[in-house]
Amino acid sequence: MNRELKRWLSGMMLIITALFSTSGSAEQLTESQPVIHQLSLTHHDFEEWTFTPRANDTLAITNKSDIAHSIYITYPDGTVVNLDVQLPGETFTWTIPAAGNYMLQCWIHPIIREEMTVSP
Ligand SMILES: [Cu+2]
Repeated sequence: MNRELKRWLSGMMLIITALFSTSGSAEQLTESQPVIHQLSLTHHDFEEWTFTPRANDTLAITNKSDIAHSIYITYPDGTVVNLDVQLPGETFTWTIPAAGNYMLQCWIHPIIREEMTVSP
């Protein structure tokens, strides 16, 4: 490889590196950081939350009891979404798709029934 070509190549590498780092930071500016709320599930209820749930936020729900739960969520339009089975100690996540009133319930323990109002 001659000297000219080497110089040209290293120059191109600098340009490519600069382009990638620029597009990376631009992406970070336009995309908002994901918001994750911690929520606990005990034997008979969801622990009271103090955060304000908003559309696109994610709930990280930890089953702090020593029994299995099977949480499902009724969406504002009536759609039911099953979150499978949550074993003791397990953390599962659910991302809130939109604003509105959601009902969080357990198939195994009907006493678990919590309404969540989601802000836009
Ligand atoms: Cu349960």
